[in-house]
Order: sequence, then structure tokens, then C-alpha cells
Amino acid sequence: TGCAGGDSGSSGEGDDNIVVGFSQVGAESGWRTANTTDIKSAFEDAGIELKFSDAQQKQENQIKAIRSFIQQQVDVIAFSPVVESGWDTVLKEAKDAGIPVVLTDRAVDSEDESLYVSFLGSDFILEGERAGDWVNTEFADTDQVNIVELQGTTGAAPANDRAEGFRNVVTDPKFEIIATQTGDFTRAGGKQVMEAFLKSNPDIDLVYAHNDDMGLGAIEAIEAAGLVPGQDIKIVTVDAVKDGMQALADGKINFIVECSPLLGAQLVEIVEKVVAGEDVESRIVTEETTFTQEQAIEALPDRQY
Ligand code: GYE
Repeated sequence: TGCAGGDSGSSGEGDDNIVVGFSQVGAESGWRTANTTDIKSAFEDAGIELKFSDAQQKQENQIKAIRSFIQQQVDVIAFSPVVESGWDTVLKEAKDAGIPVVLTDRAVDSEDESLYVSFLGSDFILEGERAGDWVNTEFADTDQVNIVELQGTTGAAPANDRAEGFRNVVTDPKFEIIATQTGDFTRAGGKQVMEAFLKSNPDIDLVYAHNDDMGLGAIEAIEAAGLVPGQDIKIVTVDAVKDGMQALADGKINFIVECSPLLGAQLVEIVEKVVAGEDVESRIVTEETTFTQEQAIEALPDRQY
């Protein structure tokens, strides 16, 4: 199967020859699980062989996986980088081996953009801004608002950008981010950090969690402290996975900014184009929306993930 690019007939049968190596971040959240399921099934539907590797949230594991894909001479490497920095060396190795790399979901901060052919995923700064816009409206008539922030994995693009976007719009001095810490995008992390926040801060008005899972962990901590999530302390999160949407419908979360994990079909399309030698867009931004409680109640019955 050495020459997959040569057979790009419109029948789609050429796909049988393509081999893709995919290095996933891990299984830290509902979003990630949905993303993995979607990517696996999209490649299966397209008849493209997918070598899937789970990095368990460790950059060193991703670097190892990418090196192994290079050694196996896969046609395309796709990966979702756990953190933004530190990829230049291994991406250069892929480039030197003539293997195109597609970034899915998360970005790298490499200055040399020739190290990857395309970046498919959300605009995380916009997501942070959307969370912030809601906060501005929700607290329009409140004087002092004490905010705690549950950040995603330290150094990850969605953690950096969701923090930045939020601060871009939540600028009125009446808002104070009184505590901010990483909960690593996990439910357990969100719960643990929120417990600590509640102990040292008696007067929290709002939790801004960089994903639903950490928000769900925070709910457990708030309830354990004898407070009512969504009322005593308001919560805004990002993702809109099913458990998050259910908590929003139940009034425990107050607002969710959507981040879609359904990147599989678009990733397949990029891979097919790259292998066929066609041009691909260097940046493909995922389309997403936001949800209030009413909108969550309406959307839940059809929510796939
Ligand atoms: O929001 C979070 C996951 O990179 C967009 O990673 C993704 C984020 C998502 O753990 O739930």
C-alpha cells in the first residue's frame, strides 16, 4: 500500500489503502469520549484504517505515539495536542518523513506553520467571550460579583483561550476573579478544587468552569457544602455534553457555551484531500451555539452525546 495517493478514484475505494495515525489526548471528559467515538466511527464508515492511541493526558505519550506512526509510515498523522507548546521537534520529524500532520480540536503554538497542513476545531477565545457575555447580562444589576474559575489542563489551548476570552469581555471592575486554578478538565478535579475554593472564600457568586465536567464536579462540592448550585452560586460552563445539558435543564448550571466534539466527518474529508494531493484549508472553525435552561430542555431529547 505504499502509494495511497495514486488511487483517488471517485468510487471511494481508494480509501482502503489509507492509514491514519491518531493520537488522542485521553479520556478526561464527556467531551473527549464523544470526540473519540465520533472519530472512530467516521473513519470506519469511510473505510480508512485508523491507528488510535490514547495519551492519558501526557505530552510524552503523544510524542512517542507520533514517532511510532512515523516509523510505521502512516499516510497522515492527526492529533489533538494536550498542551500548546513543545511540538516543533517531533513535527519536524514528521515533515522530514514526508507525512502530513492535521491538528484536530487543539492548537499548537509553533511559529512554523508548515509543520501541519490544517487545524480543525473550535475558536476557544470566542467560547470564553460567549461565557463572559452571559455573565455581563446576568449580573447587569448586581454591584459586586465574586467569581471563581476552574481552568482546564494547564498549558492546553482551550484553557489558555477560554481564560483569555472571558477576561476580554468581563472588564467591569465590579467583577473580581477571586480564585482560579486548574481542575484538569475532569469531574474529580473540579470537585476537589471547588471544595478548596469554598473553604477559603465564604462569598462566591459565580463559577466559571472551562468545561461541563469540572462544573459537574463543582456542583457536588457546592451541594456538599449545603448550598444550592444554580441559585446560591451560579455556574457557567463550556461543552454542552449530555450530563452538562441535564444539569442545565435541572437548573444546577445556568448557562452553557457549546463546543462540538463531532469532528470525525470533517477530519476524514481533510485526510482524503491531503492524500489525493488536493489543497486543504489551513484553519477550519467548528460552528457552535450557546444554551439557556429552556434551550437545553428543548435540545436534550435529540442530543447524541
Ligand atoms: O472542552 C474538554 C476536554 O479540547 C475542546 O477538552 C477540548 C476540551 C473540552 O477535556 O471537555
